[in-house]
Amino acid sequence: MKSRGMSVAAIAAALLTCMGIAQAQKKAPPPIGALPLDKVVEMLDRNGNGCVDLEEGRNYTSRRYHALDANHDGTLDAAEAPPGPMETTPERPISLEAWQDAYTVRFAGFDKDGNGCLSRDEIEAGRAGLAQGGQ
Ligand SMILES: [Ca+2]
Ligand SMILES: [Ca+2]
Repeated sequence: MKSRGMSVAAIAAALLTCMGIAQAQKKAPPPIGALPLDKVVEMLDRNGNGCVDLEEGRNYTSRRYHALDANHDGTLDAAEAPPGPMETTPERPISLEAWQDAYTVRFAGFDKDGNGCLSRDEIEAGRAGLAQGGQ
């Protein structure tokens, strides 16, 4: 009977884990690439200078990372964050550092005038490039 008790506990633990992941995904913000073009600068531009600098983007991706990390072990696995077309990288499991590095690479690719800040036009052009299979 002891083993049966343990299996019930294991099932309960698994259910709680699933619920935790579902809740985390519900409250986690979407990937930056999935934000509407008309809203992305507005939502990320904390200092109000009309463009998204690297720190503003990384702050958003950090918040999203921690919100997705349902079991709070400091890494994201494929169950917590299934790789999607709007993500910067399909790498899983992924550390926060690698997650931010992937974002930084995309940021640099989008920042065509190299001023360290992404305008709406740069984001639009960058997304169009990604849609055509570029990086
Ligand atoms: Ca800004
Ligand atoms: Ca995790």
